[in-house]
Amino acid sequence: MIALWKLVFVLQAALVTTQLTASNFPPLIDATIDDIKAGLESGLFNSVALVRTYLDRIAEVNPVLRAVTEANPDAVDIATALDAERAEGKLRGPLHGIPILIKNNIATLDKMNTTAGSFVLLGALPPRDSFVASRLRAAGAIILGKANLSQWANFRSSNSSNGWSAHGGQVKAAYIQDQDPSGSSSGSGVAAALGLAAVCLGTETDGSILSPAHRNNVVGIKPTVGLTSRDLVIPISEHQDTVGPIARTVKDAAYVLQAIAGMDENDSYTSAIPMDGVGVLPDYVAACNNEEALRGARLGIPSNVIELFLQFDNSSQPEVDAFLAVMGIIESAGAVVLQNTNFTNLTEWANSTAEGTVLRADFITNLAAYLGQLTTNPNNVTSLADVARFTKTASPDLEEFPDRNTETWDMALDPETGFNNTDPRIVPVLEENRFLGGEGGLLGALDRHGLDAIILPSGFAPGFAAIIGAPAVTVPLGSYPADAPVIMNFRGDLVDTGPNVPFGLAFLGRHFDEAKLIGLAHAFEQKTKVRGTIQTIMVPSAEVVVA
Ligand SMILES: *[C@@H]1O[C@H](CO)[C@@H](O)[C@H](O)[C@H]1NC(C)=O
Ligand SMILES: *[C@@H]1O[C@H](CO)[C@@H](O)[C@H](O)[C@H]1NC(C)=O
Ligand SMILES: *[C@@H]1O[C@H](CO)[C@@H](O)[C@H](O)[C@H]1NC(C)=O
Ligand SMILES: *[C@@H]1O[C@H](CO)[C@@H](O)[C@H](O)[C@H]1NC(C)=O
Ligand SMILES: *[C@@H]1O[C@H](CO)[C@@H](O)[C@H](O)[C@H]1NC(C)=O
Ligand SMILES: *[C@@H]1O[C@H](CO)[C@@H](O)[C@H](O)[C@H]1NC(C)=O
Ligand SMILES: *[C@@H]1O[C@H](CO)[C@@H](O)[C@H](O)[C@H]1NC(C)=O
Ligand SMILES: *[C@@H]1O[C@H](CO)[C@@H](O)[C@H](O)[C@H]1NC(C)=O
Ligand SMILES: *[C@@H]1O[C@H](CO)[C@@H](O)[C@H](O)[C@H]1NC(C)=O
Ligand SMILES: CC(=O)N[C@H]1CO[C@H](CO)[C@@H](O)[C@@H]1O
Repeated sequence: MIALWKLVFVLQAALVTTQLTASNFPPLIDATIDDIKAGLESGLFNSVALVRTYLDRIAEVNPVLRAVTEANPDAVDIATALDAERAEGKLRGPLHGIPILIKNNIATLDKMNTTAGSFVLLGALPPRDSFVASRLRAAGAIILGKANLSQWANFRSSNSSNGWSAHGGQVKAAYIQDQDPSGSSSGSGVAAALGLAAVCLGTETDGSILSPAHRNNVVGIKPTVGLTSRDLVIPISEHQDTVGPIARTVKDAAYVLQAIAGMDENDSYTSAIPMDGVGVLPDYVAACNNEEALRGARLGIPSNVIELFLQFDNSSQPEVDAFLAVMGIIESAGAVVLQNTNFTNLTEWANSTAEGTVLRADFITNLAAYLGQLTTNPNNVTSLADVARFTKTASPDLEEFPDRNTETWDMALDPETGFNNTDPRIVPVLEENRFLGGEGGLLGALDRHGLDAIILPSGFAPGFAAIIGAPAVTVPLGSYPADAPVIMNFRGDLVDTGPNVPFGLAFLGRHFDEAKLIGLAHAFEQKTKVRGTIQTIMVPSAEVVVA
């Protein structure tokens, strides 16, 4: 009887603590999807109010931070419709009425542009929403706007800066004055950090989700290539591009991944998704139910990777120190951490030019395929050569050419050495990547040591997963100490690292092992809770609930 009485008491206590009031609703810089859903369900606010508030927050910081290129002129109308559906008890899906910002290379057929940050695509229209955008809408999400990015996802110039695009201006992050936001999903990272939307969507070819997420003190999931469709996403490379969430918590990111993942007839790579028996994806949100997921997990540190990166640039020593210091927490959570699970062919990886060759070859072919699908194409561009011509001659001022050069394209289009991905010369180069990221790198280390995941400081992690299309998740780990020197980017116009600049810890795994990585990352996040300990220098003041 006592046990039963206790149970009733516990249930009542639980009810009391989840009772949402104006005074306990968190500020939007901290609010999770579960918080916002509870606020919508309890009638504390509706989606129209939420959208208006996020638009106000964007307006407050965007003149300085340029995180958002365009707001969706239809956002309030969409929210109105979703509020009406909710009032009738109809929910489209788990993201019903939740505002999301998506990177400006993910096409939508609406009043917004999809430009990859270039004026060459201003006014261009895709034949339909990209697959991931249509999945977001089907889940009930409100596409609030387009997040700024490093132009062409950082595949144009050897003399540009992270987060700069002609169409969107220069994105800055908010943890130190004039902070380099990293890239190329720069606006998505900054917007997630400041709560300019509930969650954000980015894309990655090599580092473009992981890196801005880690420099903005937020979570990024870089899915396996093929888990999320690239249909009508302005491409770099079919072999390496992937679409994934940037969010303030692992669970929020999991909600977004759940909504966008899945097979698409218009991206053949998605046919590789191993559907659990009856065609069902893993439950990424449920992977966040186990705070003890680290217990018994085998995690490996490829120490030679850390040594290599520090040799190259020892200014990241504080990131390594924090990484090694957190192993105590990981081990006390029950994980087995193995040092020296080295990547056997790291030297060859560091010297390899294979990745660049693959990306350039893919870009020629994949960009032409994207442009060929446009139903409106104001500048009549159908090839990389056309885009390069526009950038260099039709619009050099807007595109800041020649200061921001087109070296990457010039190499791709070089008649002697460049080729597209139908050329047989790509075969051995792809094979080299498969080995360097596979047996000679990430997959070899996972298998030789029987590991669940490789862990690394997030700044060192992307390249190994990128070249084989493997997944990774970054979680906030810490920030540079108050006495850290200020180190500028190579153009000298943004702070790369310095006091308070955040960094993350990355979990890397086998293809389609997202559920496991999410579980580990979530457990790590719950044991460490770093995000709330690092403050931005600027906080938007508009709130949906004023206590
Ligand atoms: C694109 O941007 C232009 C210029 O800002 C604007 O006039 C237009 O309405 C936007 N949307 C589309 C779909 O072209
Ligand atoms: C795939 O592309 C075709 C046009 O080629 C389009 O009609 C179809 O709706 C697309 N499928 C999906 C799932 O978007
Ligand atoms: C792994 O790399 C570290 C750092 O380079 C080195 O000290 C260690 O000897 C290596 N261990 C193995 C087993 O290769
Ligand atoms: C990096 O190396 C330089 C030169 O060896 C040294 O003076 C400096 O203290 C090192 N910095 C860190 C953070 O270890
Ligand atoms: C990988 O490393 C091993 C051991 O150093 C070496 O024998 C082999 O040639 C390397 N393979 C490639 C493809 O570089
Ligand atoms: C590149 O290869 C050379 C010679 O094979 C080697 O000395 C060097 O250490 C390698 N570079 C890196 C960064 O590992
Ligand atoms: C790729 O290269 C082949 C051979 O040079 C050429 O026929 C084809 O048109 C090229 N395709 C694209 C999209 O550039
Ligand atoms: C694009 O092509 C159309 C149809 O041929 C033409 O009217 C228009 O002037 C062209 N635009 C540009 C910018 O070349
Ligand atoms: C790179 O950009 C800087 C800063 O704007 C400029 O001074 C420099 O001339 C540019 N370099 C090249 C090679 O274009
Ligand atoms: C929504 C918004 O503020 N857009 C701005 C993005 O940056 C460009 C270029 O700096 C501005 O012209 C837009 O107004």
